[in-house]
Amino acid sequence: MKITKVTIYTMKMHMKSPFTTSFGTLQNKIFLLIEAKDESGLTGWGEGVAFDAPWYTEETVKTMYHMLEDFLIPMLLNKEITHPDEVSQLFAPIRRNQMAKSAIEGAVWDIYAQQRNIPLSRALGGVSDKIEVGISIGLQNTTEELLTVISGFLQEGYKRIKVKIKPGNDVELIRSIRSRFPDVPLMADANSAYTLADMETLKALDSFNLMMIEQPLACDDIVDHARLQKEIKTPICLDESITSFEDARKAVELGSCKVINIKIGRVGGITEAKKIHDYCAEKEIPVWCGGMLEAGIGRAHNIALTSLSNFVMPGDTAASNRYWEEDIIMPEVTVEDGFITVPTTVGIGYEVNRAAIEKYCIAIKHYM
Ligand code: OSB
Ligand code: MG
Repeated sequence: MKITKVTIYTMKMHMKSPFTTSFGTLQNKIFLLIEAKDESGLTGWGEGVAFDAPWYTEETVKTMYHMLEDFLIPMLLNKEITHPDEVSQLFAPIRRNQMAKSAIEGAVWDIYAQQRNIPLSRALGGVSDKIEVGISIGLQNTTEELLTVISGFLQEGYKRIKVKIKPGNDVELIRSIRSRFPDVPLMADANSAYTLADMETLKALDSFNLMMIEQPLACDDIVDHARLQKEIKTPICLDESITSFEDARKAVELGSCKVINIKIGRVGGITEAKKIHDYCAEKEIPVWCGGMLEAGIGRAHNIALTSLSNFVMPGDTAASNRYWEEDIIMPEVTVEDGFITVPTTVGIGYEVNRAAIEKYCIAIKHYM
């Protein structure tokens, strides 16, 4: 296969409800879509998951654009490749910038699945025909509002509730949720808001039977997390700290976590995500697929990845209508009884809705 043309679409989509973290509120999502064409005319799609500000990791929409335009696209255009795994090898001389690399690698995986006339999930070695889904809920103004939002999602069938915590909005918040929903599978995501100085608070969370606590400490730490894991019973799940297979290996060897949240964009693409998955399966570390408030293309990639056998915990990839009035794929992603059916059609398994892409596209540029 040879990629002969790449198009970058800059997209702006309004989220149905704002998503608030300890860093601020996201309502209008700006992101990149990548369309790649090969010499036989097949078209593959990828989604860049960086936000317009670097609060989750260091990448932004503009840094992704810079990396893609000035380095990654020129490195890939017109190179003969036989397998998508070779894309990350081609990009290896470029340090980090995982989300930029992943955006274009995803499009190559899509083309590869189409060439073989199979669904992306099959191309990746997926085994599940449906995947279990949870929901990640942003910070709400009051605990009462949060309880109402939780009960709405439980009625919609979501299998696991994840809430955001931060210092001052943690133990009492979780206590309130637990007293209203004693048995719901529940977890808390701190997005790096704590340090080891908060040990007493983090230990206090042990009494609420949480499935796990996600990324309590610094975004680039695995050493303090290992110390923390020795002090608490609740499994630690790493998110921000895992940016590659090597990070995952070191974290598991150190005992920094008992669960890993795999995000394709954060680790540099599907090939790396699969490597982490396979390694964790061997080490008996359960994994689940995190989300980046994706539109349909990114969502489709997440669903295909989640069909691999060691994705044994509900992920954050929810239905399209949790985020968007109108998604950019057809059909949209739907959740029934807490499950998403893994598509069986060729490639990413959803039609791209070009009319919707045009509607929400604010800039477009071609490279060939
Ligand atoms: O930490 O998992 C996170 C959203 C944006 C950035 C980071 C995170 C999240 C979420 C929501 O928790 C995931 C989703 O619903 O797509
Ligand atoms: Mg997280």
